[in-house]
Amino acid sequence: PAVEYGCEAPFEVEYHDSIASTNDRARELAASGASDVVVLADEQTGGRGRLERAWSSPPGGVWLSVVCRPDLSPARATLVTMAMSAAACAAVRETGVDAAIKWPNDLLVPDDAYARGGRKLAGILTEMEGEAGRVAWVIPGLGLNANVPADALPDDATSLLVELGEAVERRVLVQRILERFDALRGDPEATREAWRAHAATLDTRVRVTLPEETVVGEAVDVTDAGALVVDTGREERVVHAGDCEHLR
Ligand code: BT5
Repeated sequence: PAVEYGCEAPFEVEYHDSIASTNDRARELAASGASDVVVLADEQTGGRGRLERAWSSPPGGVWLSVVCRPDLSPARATLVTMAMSAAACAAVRETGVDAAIKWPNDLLVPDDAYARGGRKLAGILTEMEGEAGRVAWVIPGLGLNANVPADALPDDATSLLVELGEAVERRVLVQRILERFDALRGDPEATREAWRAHAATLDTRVRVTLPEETVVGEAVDVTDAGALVVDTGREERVVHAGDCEHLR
C-alpha cells in the first residue's frame, strides 16, 4: 500500500489505494454496526465536500473517515468535527506549516494575497445519524492535502508538499491526528479549548453568508455546538452554518 499504516490509537484501520469516498465506505461500516474504525485512502475518485460540492482527492493526500459512536445529543455532534479539525491542525503545525482553523472547520494557511484569509489545506465533511435524541453514529471525514503537488490542487488550495517543499511521512501524520482526535473526542471542554487555540476566525472581522442573509461583524466566540458568535456592533448573533470569509 502507498501508506504503511501502523496505528496504536484505538482505531482499526481499513486502507484503500483508491476508493470512491471514504465517507461512503464509513457509512456502510456504520450501518453494519462498526465503531472506532478508520477508513483511509491514498486517492478518492468521488470525494465529497459539504453541500454536494466535489472534493478533489488525487493520490498523495490524507483522505480519512472515522466511524464514531459518541454519547452526545445531535446538536452537540459538532464537537466531534471540532475535535478532528483541532487534532489535524495541531499535527499539521508539528510539520512546521503554520495552519489555522477557519470556521467552521477548514484548515487554512495564511496568505496575505488572499482576501478570504488563506489557502485551503484541509476540510471536513461530517455526516451523522440520530436515534431517539442521541447520536447513533457520526463520521468526521477529513481531507488533508498532504503530498499533493501544486498542479493537482484546485485554485486557492495548498498542500503540505507545496508549503514544505518536500513530502511528509503520512503514516506519522495520520497517527498523530488520530491520537489527538482520540484524546479530545470525549472531552467537550478540551475540544473547545483546542479549537479556540488553533482558530484563525476568532477576533477577526468576518462575513458569514447564510441562506437568507449575510452577517458581518467581529467573530468573538464559538459555542459547544460549534456555532460562531458574531458581534455585529448592534447585537451578538449566533450563526450555526454558513460560509465564512475573513475580512481584513
Ligand atoms: C469540505 O467541503 O471542505 C469538506 C471536504 C471533506 C473531504 C473529505 S476526504 C475524506 C472524506 N471522504 C469524502 O468523500 N469527503 C471527506 P467544503 O467546505 O464544501 O469545500 C469544498 C470546496 O473546497 C470545493 O467546492 C472546492 O472549491 C474546494 N476544494 C475541493 N477540493 C479541494 C482540495 N483538495 N483542497 C482544497 N480545496 C478543495
